[in-house]
Amino acid sequence: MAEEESYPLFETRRAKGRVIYTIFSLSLFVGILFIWVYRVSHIPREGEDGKWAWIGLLCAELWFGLYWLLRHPFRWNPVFREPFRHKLSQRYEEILPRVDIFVCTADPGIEPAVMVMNTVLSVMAYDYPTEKLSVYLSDDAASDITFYALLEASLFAKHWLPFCKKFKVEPTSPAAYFKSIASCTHPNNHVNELVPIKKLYQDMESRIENAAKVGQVPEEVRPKYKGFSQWDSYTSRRDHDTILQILLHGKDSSAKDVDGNVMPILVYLAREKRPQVAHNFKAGAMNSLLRVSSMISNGEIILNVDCDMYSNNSQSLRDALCFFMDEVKGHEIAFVQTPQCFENVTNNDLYGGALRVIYEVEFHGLDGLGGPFYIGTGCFHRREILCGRKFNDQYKNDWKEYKNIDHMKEGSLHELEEKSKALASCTYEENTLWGKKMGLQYGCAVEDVITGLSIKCRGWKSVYYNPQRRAFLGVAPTTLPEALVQHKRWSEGGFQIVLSKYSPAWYAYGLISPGLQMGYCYYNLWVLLSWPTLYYCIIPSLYLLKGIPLFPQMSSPWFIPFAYVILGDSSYCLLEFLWSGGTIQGWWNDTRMWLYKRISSYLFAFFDIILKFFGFSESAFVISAKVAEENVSQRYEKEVMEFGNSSPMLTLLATLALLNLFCLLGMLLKQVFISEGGLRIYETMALQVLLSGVLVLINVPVYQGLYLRKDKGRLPISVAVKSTTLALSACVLFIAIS
Ligand SMILES: *[C@@H]1O[C@H](CO)[C@@H](O)[C@H](O)[C@H]1NC(C)=O
Ligand SMILES: CC(=O)N[C@H]1CO[C@H](CO)[C@@H](O)[C@@H]1O
Repeated sequence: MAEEESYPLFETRRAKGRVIYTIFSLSLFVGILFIWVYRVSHIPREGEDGKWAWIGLLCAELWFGLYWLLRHPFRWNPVFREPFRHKLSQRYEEILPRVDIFVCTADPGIEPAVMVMNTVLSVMAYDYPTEKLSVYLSDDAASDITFYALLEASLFAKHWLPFCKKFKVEPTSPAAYFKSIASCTHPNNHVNELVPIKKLYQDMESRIENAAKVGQVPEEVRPKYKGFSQWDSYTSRRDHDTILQILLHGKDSSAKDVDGNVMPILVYLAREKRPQVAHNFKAGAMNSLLRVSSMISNGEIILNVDCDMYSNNSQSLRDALCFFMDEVKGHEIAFVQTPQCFENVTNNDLYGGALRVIYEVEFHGLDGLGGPFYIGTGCFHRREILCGRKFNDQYKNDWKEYKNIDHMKEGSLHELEEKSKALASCTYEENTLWGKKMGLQYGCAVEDVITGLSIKCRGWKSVYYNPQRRAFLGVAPTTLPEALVQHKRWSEGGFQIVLSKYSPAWYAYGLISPGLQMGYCYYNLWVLLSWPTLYYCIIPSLYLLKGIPLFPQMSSPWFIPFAYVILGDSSYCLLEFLWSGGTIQGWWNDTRMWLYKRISSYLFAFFDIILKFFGFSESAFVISAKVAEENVSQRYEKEVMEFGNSSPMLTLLATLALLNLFCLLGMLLKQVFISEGGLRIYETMALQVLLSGVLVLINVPVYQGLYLRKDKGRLPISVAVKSTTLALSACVLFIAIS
């Protein structure tokens, strides 16, 4: 028995091959040093062509090299975790903690109610004692249709939960489950029960969809539920009282499923909003949820998921608890983060949405250094720590202590609702530490990452749990502009963190491991990559057109470090991508997105930061769309790039693509017509030709979108005209000036 007790609840494995990796990266670093030396020692003399271009390249290469160094710590020591959930239930089944699950939604137009309900239902059906489970839906749009949908879902859940339990249904999101069995050919043993439950689901779905379509809750439903009366004082989504309704609660005798079992607690919350009071976006919503839930269920563990991320494994809650409840290491762990995985990423992942290398390689590495970031979804927290507790070595969570505490206060459900409402009012946080030292941090576009960092700075660790079978599945962006805008927000938020009080560059010094510090900087300095990348995409090509070499020629010994670094680094990236489960085509697509993010998302984020700094613009939180129109999703399935409307970002991308095309073509024409020099240019300017050539190849979808495609997803004519004019005049001007 004693031996059994001491067996850990989870295991940590270290990756192999670290020595080879270290040797390889050292050799690359030597190559980079040679490149720097070459640049410094070969600066053209005063009066020679290309002096300033050369110095620019030197700066860009210095920055690329330094940034490259930052990525190393989290490749040195990746770790992989495996929980043992049967041990958990052997030891702790009786004293499992309460768990509160937060689902946040913000816009019913972009996040359809049916999708949100599937997420809610999937987490309600976790394989977990229902009396210890509570689900909270925060609706930042305060939409009565979402409330109506949740009402419908609570009724359907009374059938769905017993059904899931009885037939061990996986996944527990009804939509995903029905889809998975429709494609599955072997006969089920529960056909008789399947048909009625599917009918119930489809009826619910069509009622919700109808209500959403007409934009109104059915007339006959309103008077039946008193909850709707709370919308009487509603004027707009930015101006209303707190709306809070406990839809299911153990106190209420009707909150039983069809088999008579207790249901999880289910709560709808739309916190108070007033136009003159900052609502702090998702961080504000999460903090209201933290307070309201502390009154209603006060779960020790909190899981938060985005409204599009349904649970794909009914055991993942128990898996996460293995980390928290482990006797030896559990007490240091503040949160357990799962990767953000997507259901609708196509095979070759045109927009690099899967973030493969980040989740399969880099986060494991961060875990080895003290823990991954908190990324705002699919994350399990300890309530106390999220609410600001500092680490101390004596801290031990005595899970048994909670066993008999009943957090339900005396009094009726109605009283409980009224008391909880006060906690979600928009004046509650005035003169408190909420948003500063408690709960999620305010004032940053990536509130989750900065909150995770502040928790780490208080001495806690986190754990990365990346199971083969995904714990949650969400929806990735399906158009190019969406993907770019998402990265704009991330990079902007990241840079805000660097400038914030919690800057990983200085504040975190001594509080977290230096490797982790570098890891945070690596992700948060994205914005600063835009200028050097832009420079590299423009200047060498223009000088190619003019015939001035900026790189060593092939016969020079200095050519070797360039060739080695280029080949070595790209093969390494390719291998890492393939190892993470990608395809070769996928890597090519990912490289394209890597480029586009740098020259558009990060650049625009940079301007936004500057504008905000001088007070010219307000923060905005752009939510990415979770549904696509019919023909858009057809093109998405076929992996045809979707450009859509004209926007400055697209114009910029197209201009740069064309600029490179014109430079390369111009150079070729010169070769044909002015034959002196002849083939020598490939000798003297091989690297510049290669760079332009790769840029042209990678931009093939842009040329197609500009001139060849006829469908609606192409680049608009206006963009074609603007970008062609801009690129041509840049080339002509550049030639004319010199
Ligand atoms: C989701 O869960 C199902 C089982 O319900 C499993 O077969 C599938 O592989 C999971 N999906 C992913 C992406 O892990
Ligand atoms: C938003 C979107 O395009 N969702 C799609 C995700 O992928 C599934 C299957 O590939 C589609 O059915 C969804 O429409």
